[in-house]
Amino acid sequence: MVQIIFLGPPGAGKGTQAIRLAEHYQIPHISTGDILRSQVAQKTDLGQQAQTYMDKGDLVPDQLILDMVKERLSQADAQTGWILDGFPRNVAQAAFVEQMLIQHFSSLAESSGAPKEDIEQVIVISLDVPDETLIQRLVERGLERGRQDDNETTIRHRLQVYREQTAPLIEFYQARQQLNKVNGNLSVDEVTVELLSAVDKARNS
Ligand code: B4P
Repeated sequence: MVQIIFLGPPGAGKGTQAIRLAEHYQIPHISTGDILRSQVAQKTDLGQQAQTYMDKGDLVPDQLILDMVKERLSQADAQTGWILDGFPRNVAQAAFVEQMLIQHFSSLAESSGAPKEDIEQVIVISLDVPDETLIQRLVERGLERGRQDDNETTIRHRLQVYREQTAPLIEFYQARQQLNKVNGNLSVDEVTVELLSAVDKARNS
């Protein structure tokens, strides 16, 4: 069972790399950003509420995100592993997912008889990339794909939101000895090689 949480600033390459890791380990790629964008495109209630926050580069309120993630993780394909991309994004979301997984692992261990430590392992990866590279990547994506939140003013705001709300998770997971830092400032293929090596090392430790 491979369970990965992907942290990193906007544009670090979480989405790009998560697709590759999901393929390699045959686990679902769960991106809260992708789920939200699909809700926006379908004009659901959730999408309409989320859109204003996303366009401004703010985090969507936890009450809209938490049920969405819980529901996704309860689906059949997520019972044998997953890669969470873009979630958790603040300490409240991290505490929520930690509690949810503790309950989930206990019932899984009881029903399967598998040793708890085998299913409990969650590997947290943080992708590091300097700000100027992040801004350049996202501005380019904005020009290519027309994403509303990929303009320089919003990108700078997203970076500030990341520093204030998401970066504290580095310490949260460091304290739990779950954190693995990977250099994301390399070519896409080189980052994949570094990531696979970090995940395999964490799995065998
Ligand atoms: P996300 O969809 O999570 O998007 P992101 O942080 O912008 O991008 P990511 O790091 O995945 O970058 P990517 O691989 O695409 O969030 C969008 C919004 O949704 C948030 O602002 C927020 O409003 C909301 N949201 C999502 N989750 C939430 C949550 N849990 N709670 C509250 N709100 C939430 O890479 C970016 C670009 O760089 C691409 O064009 C790619 O081709 C390029 N690139 C990638 N790796 C590269 C490399 N090594 N070299 C060169 N270019 C590279």
